Amino acid sequence: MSEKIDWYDEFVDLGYTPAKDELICLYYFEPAKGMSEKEAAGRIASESSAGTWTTLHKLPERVERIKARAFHIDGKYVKVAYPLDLWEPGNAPQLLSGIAGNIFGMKALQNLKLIDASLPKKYIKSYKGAHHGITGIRDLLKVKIRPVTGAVPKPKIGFSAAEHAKIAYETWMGGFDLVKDDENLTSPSFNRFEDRVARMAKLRDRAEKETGQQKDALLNITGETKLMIQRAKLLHESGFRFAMIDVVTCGTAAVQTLRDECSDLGLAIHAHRAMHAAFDRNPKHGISMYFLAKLMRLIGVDEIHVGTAIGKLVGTKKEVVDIADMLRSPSVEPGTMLEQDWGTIKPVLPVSSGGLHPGLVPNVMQILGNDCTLLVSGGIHGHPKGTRAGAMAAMQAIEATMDGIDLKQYAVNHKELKQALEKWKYFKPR
Ligand code: CAP
Ligand code: MG
Repeated sequence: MSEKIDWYDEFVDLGYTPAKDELICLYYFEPAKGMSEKEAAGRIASESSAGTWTTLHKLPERVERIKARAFHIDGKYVKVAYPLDLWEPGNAPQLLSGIAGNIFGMKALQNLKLIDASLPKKYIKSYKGAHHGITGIRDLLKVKIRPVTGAVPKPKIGFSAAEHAKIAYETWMGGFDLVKDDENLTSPSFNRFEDRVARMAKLRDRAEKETGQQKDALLNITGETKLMIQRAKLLHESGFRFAMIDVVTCGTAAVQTLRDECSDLGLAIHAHRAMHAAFDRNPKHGISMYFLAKLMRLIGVDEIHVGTAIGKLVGTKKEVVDIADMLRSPSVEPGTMLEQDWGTIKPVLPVSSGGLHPGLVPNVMQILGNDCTLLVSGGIHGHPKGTRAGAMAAMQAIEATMDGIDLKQYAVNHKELKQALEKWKYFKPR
């Protein structure tokens, strides 16, 4: 009998029960034309673990022990079990190179999406998770119950450092906790990072003095890793307690480095997810935002954008709630997503942002509850009376929602909210 030319079938065992300490992945998959589900599933398990396209002359014995197994196929979903020995402890890039690497390019698959991964305790203990987490952030800002609030100066780029800091002051004076850089603002010639930090620190101190509240900023340190470390140190020296990182464009390796640097400096990490929609928007292909958020909680960001469900950017209500619940809970029961026991990894804050204004605050709080960071940017700077009034209107909308009072009624005695509702009503931007 002629020798087999491939051994993908050895990576499928539909009767297999994974060991407790195996890492389990859930994929949505569509076999290519002429490819059976089992053939496609074998290719996913093989190419993401220890296999290759053809049988080999020599095979180390341990391959049998460390190979992945596709063990459950249910319609267009397949579960794959990965022995722990495949994974270098604490190496997030290597995990992605395995479970989210070559397999997306296999001709045997028309579509493939990594939906979730159930990370065993032995694996997650090689990560530190967030330094601050939800309680830490609330302590930093002395915001006990309500959502944390923030805004980005808009337009997202174009102000000088001086102009940027002035808008920040107005935002803080309107009652907001945080002023966030936009995702593509780092250090352009007209708004150098160092200049912005110095000016923002001065006006932060003034706003804190005048309001008696804690004020802070999510200044974007995004850049080459050594530069990010320098920028994090400057934030710390300037009295800031947060740093913002565009985690997708910087990559997991950089986020892991900055997690430790920021922790040493006591800085909480705000994770912007710009570029996520390049791979999570298509329901049939790519990597889910749920998994990206899970990985970032594991590495140790303190808060991460999860969407609004009602704002200008994609993301359904179920997706937003599933992600937020996964970020805030000590464990996840098996359901549409896999089970997850977070052990000692701290819960972190979901951030809701994108097309929000005071009229939409009740909707977002109904979806996410109070344990979130609400970023309302265009929705305050576009207020008819300007930024400070816009921030006041958003704070009034939060107060009304927490007191269970209809916005319209609350607006009778709160003119800033009334003016916001006159402009935007309950408009849902696209
Ligand atoms: C929002 C925002 C955020 C998006 C990111 C923007 O501004 O600053 O980057 O919310 O999306 O640039 O669009 P607006 P997500 O509040 O003015 O819309 O939070 O979904 O990652
Ligand atoms: Mg932005």
